[in-house]
Amino acid sequence: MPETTPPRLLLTRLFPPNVEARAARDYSVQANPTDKVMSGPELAEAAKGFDGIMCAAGDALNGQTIAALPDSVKIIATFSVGTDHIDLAAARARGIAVTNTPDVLSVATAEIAMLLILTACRRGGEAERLVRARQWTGWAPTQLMGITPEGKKLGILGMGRIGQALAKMARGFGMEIHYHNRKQLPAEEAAGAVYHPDAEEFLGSIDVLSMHIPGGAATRHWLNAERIARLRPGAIVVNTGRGSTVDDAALCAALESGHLRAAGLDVFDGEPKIFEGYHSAPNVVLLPHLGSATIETRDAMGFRCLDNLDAVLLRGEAPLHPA
Ligand code: 8YV
Repeated sequence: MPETTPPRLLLTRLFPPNVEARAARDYSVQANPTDKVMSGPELAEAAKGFDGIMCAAGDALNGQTIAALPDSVKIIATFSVGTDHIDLAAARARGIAVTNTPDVLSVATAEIAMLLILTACRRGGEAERLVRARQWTGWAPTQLMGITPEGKKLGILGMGRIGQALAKMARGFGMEIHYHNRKQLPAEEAAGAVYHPDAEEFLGSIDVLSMHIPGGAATRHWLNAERIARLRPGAIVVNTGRGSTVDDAALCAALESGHLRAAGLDVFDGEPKIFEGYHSAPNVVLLPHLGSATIETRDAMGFRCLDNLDAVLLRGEAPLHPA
């Protein structure tokens, strides 16, 4: 019997070793060992002769890149739940399947949101910077006093899988859960969380805002100066969704004026570039997009990509997680 050649798969980034190994086992792979991020035109050029692309957030799979992809490409599997880096309509128009990685990163991302809530409440960023700079001169009764999350109202914007995982964790810290969503959740999913159909009323009812909405044009600068003004004085803002949903200048101004007590950010508009004002704001804690960065989760995300690629390219079936 003639040997069948495996489908050709382009890996746009350097993925975790277990993921790369499985990809190389089942596909004829072009890897990216130096993990250099490709521009849109470079990506379209690199995709020549490939059947599938495994990509990640930050890859410029915009309308232009998708239009320039060769006809051989049948599927783009993104190593992310977010798809704002991909022009889904353009892919659909070309008959290219797009898949993402829901569920497997919900707990990891919620952990980072909880970490930011705790760090912002307890001033962990300032404290670490103080000690590391060799400026700590000793314990003092009023030094770096924060606030406790216990008894505070946590407002979850976007009560999907990540929001619900965060709600579960935050209940363990004694927080009261409120949420704003397009739709009210069924009672068993809400688990006692208070639904606010009106965004402005929601913002005025909470002590800590945790943002979990997707990026893209529809949500750009969702948290603007007017909405920040609706938050209670001394409120805290945390974002682990997409940086584009926050107006950075407005957030910085509110941190500086003291209207907001603190903020915790894991995602940034135009990342890895960071709004200049954050560098000097003491009351903001900044993480480099760590949401899904656990060994377990990154393996699970890669395997989910490969499950989708297998369905389409090895078995000729529909993708399991169409975006
Ligand atoms: C990804 C994320 O790991 O899944 C997402 O949407 O934001 C991250 O956790 C990252 O974007 C790499 O694709």
